[in-house]
Amino acid sequence: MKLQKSLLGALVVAALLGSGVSSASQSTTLPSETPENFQSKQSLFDYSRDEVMIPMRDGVKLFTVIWKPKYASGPMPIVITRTPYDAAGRPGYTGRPNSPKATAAVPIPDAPLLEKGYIRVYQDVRGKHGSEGNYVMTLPLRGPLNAGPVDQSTDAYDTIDWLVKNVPGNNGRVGIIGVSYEGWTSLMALFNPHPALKASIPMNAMVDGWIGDDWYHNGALRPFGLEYVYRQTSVKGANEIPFGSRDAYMTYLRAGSANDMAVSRGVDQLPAWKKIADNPAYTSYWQAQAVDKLLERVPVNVPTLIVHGLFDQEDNYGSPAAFEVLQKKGSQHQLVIGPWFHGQQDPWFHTYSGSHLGPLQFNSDTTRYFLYQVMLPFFEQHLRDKAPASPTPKVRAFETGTNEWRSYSQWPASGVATKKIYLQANGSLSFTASSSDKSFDEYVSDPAKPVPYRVQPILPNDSHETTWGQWLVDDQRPFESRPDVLTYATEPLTESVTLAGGIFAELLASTSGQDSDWVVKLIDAYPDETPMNPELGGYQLMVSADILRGRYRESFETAKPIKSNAVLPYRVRMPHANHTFQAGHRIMVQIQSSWFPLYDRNPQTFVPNVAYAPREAYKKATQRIYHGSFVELPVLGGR
Ligand code: PG9
Repeated sequence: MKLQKSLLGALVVAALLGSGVSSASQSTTLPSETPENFQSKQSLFDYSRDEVMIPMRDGVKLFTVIWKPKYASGPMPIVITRTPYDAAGRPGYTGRPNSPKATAAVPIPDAPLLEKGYIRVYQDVRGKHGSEGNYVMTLPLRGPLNAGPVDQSTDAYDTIDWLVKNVPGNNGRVGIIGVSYEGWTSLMALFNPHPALKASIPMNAMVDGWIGDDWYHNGALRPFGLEYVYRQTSVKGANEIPFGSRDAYMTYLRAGSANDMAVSRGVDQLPAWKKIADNPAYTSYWQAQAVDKLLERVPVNVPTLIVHGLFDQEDNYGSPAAFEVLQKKGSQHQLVIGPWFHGQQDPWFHTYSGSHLGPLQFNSDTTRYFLYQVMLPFFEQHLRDKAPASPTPKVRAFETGTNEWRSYSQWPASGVATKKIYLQANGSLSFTASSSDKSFDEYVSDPAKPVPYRVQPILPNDSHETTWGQWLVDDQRPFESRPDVLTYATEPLTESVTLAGGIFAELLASTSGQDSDWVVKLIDAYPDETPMNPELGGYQLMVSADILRGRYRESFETAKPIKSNAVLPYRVRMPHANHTFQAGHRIMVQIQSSWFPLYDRNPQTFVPNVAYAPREAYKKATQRIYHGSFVELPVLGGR
């Protein structure tokens, strides 16, 4: 077959070049200088790297890469990552695949494991990259949403079974680890686990795609999902969406609805997008695959370390929610919370260090701390019976604002009391309610000019220049001055206030429309001058922020139009915080009705499905926020 191709090629070249015939045919007669099978100098390498196809119970074979150190002195534990992101390409950005040293060849987060003589395994999930089978994005567990014989829990089981039986030199114990989708596969392995699975570290896992992870937050659609779906499901490998601009704000605005944008790039052909767009409410479709709900129903004995990032821009809900369930199931489960963007603690797909995020300096390398003081000891304890140097607290949480690691016996931390902070007249915010005040502030929310979630241009997420991972620490000052953003702030604090847990806002609000989004941002407003870090003078740092699609005010399961101009309560679940507002700082709250294109625009008239809203449905609305609306803060006493 190869020979036929090259002959044909030579004939075509000859026909095209005419007088060039002789030189073209001569060059094909010279022997190739590239050997058929070049043998790299194996003696240089202190590890082996093998590619195998592991059979699953339904006959599908999964592509698996096994990195094995040659220098380990005894039986070796195995740590696996099950990924849709290309197992063969895993040195990632921070490994050096041609290095003969295992610790340098693998990505940075795996170096501690290779240093200690672990076998490191990466596997493509079924249907992706080198693996056989059909790809279903976040394939649900067997049950109402999956009638087939397999799911990611059986694939984890079958893989572990094969590894412990077939990889020479292993010690019969396996750990699983991964970020985001891989965090989700690390959670899936906990359902009917293989007996050799002894530890799991799900990091930034996708847990509930509707409540607060990748696809929706409290019912508001995140259109970037369509870019992800394009990348992941339009081909077996990875495929960048032809975005065609440097400003996602303008591109999405011109497109119309989220589905109009999907249609413009052919994403409407992809079943994974249809599933997201066509399930806008919190129906059984979402509930039956919410991993925290599924974990409630099973015993979870495999020791599990949940990893959460305070500035996780993708899966901010799932980790604390999963831990809330696991901590009731036994003392073997732990939580670590770091000051990280999505996966910052696990630098295989980025080169960012753990000592800073945007302008925030953490005074230490939090990534290194995580890898050597948290991840490695957890695996050493459960995969090798090596007791940690000192007793391990159940929860380790980095406190932003003070830059200190704190230890807690539970999460939210014990000693936390819920305190309400009230929105009041003249933009003030106070822990004391003013019962007589029935006044309000108002703004016009115009879907033709939605509030951008970042300063434009907003680079598309797939762009090589993107700073998407940093956006949650963007300065909020540019938005304060918009007429459609309300801002409330305390006086400079006389004493510090520490939060350690989940946050809710309860707005008393009205809209002249029939549907409305409510965005609440809790902000640490820095003093005008901060000599130790001048860049932060006057900075407005979001500590927690989220959105509620008003049509789900009464029930997440059923959308209902809002009665125009009726004053109604809206309860907004917001991400967890572990933060100290230092004395001299102000606590600030900003309210707005769009956050674009992080969330699709609410047309503000009632349509059956916002993702498909026709252009004529988008209408301006007058929004009123009543004083006395409040945010519930988990305030930690005694410090
Ligand atoms: N947040 C991404 C994701 C997770 C799960 C499903 C789909 C997407 C990720 O970073 O993997």
